[in-house]
Amino acid sequence: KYLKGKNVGIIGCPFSGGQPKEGVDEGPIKMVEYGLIDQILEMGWNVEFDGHRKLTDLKPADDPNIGRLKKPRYVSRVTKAVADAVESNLRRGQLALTLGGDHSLALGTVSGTLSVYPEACLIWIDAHADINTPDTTESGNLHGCPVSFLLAVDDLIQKRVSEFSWLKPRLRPDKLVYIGLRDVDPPEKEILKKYGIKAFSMYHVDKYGIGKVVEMALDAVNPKRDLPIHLSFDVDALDPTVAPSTGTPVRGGLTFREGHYICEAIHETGLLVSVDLMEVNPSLEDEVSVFETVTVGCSLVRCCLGETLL
Ligand code: B3U
Ligand code: MN
Ligand code: MN
Repeated sequence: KYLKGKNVGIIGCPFSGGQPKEGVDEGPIKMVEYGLIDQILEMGWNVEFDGHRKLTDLKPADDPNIGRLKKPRYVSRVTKAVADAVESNLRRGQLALTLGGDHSLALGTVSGTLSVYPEACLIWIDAHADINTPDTTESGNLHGCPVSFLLAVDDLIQKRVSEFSWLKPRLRPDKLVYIGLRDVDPPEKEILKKYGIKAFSMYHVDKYGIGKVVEMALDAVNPKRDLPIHLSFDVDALDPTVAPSTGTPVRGGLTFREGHYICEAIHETGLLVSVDLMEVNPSLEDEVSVFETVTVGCSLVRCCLGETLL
C-alpha cells in the first residue's frame, strides 16, 4: 500500500554500544554470511546492500556517562546515521530492513520511519519493554531505553538528555504495541500503565494464542489496517531454546512458530515499511546455538518479506 514493488534497502549495523556485551556487532555480519541477501534475491526482491555501515568510525574519543546513561554520544551519533539511512531508503520507495546490532539502534530506525511516515505504528517484539528513561534505567544501557526516547509525551520529553536533541519524539503512545514481554522493570510497568500503552505479554500469548494476539495488536494500533507499520523484532523475544545466542535471554518466550507467525501476519497486511532484526550475538553460546540463532534471524526476515510455508 505504501511501497510499490519489491524493493528493499538493507542497512547492516554492526553496533554494540547500547549494551555491555561484545559480539552483538557481529550479528548482521553473520546473517549476511549465512546467505540472507541471496535468500531475499531468490524471493524476487530487488536488494540494495552496499556492505555494513562503518559505525565504529563514529566512536568519540571520550564519552563519559550522562547521569547513568552509558556511551550516550556514541549511541547518539550512530543512531542519527541510522535514522538518515532508514529515511533515505523509505524516500526512495524501498522497504527499510535494518540488521543489528543492539536494540538501541531502534532510536534511529523508528525515528527514520516516523520522519517519512509520521502516522506509522510501531510493533515491538521483545522479552523486554526497552522503555526505561534516563531516570529509571538501572543498567544505564541504552538498549533498554529507546522506546521512552521515541514517545511524544511531554513529561518524558522533559527528562530527555540534550545529547539526543536531533531525535524528534513523534511516537504517540496509542501507536505502540508490544508482543512477547516477560521481563519488565517496575518503573517500566508504571510507564506502560501511565500512558495506556498496549502490551501483550507471554501471558496473553498463552491465554489467547498468537493468532488472536496479533489481531488484537493490530486492532489496537492500526484498527482500519491503513497505516504504515514499523516492526522492531528483538530476537530475545523468542525462547532461549530457539534463539540462545543473544545478550539477555529470558526463559518462557515465543516458540519458533509464534515468532514466524508474527512476521507472516504482519507481512500479510501489506503495510510493512520498515523492519528491524536486533540482538543476534554470534559470540555467545556454542556453535549449534549460533547457527540456530543466526538462521532463525534470517528466516524471520524472510517471513517479513513474504516467505510462506505453502
Ligand atoms: N530492563 C533492563 C534489561 C534489558 C532491557 N533490554 C534488554 N535488557 N535486552 C535494562 O537494562 O533496561
Ligand atoms: Mn530489545
Ligand atoms: Mn530484549
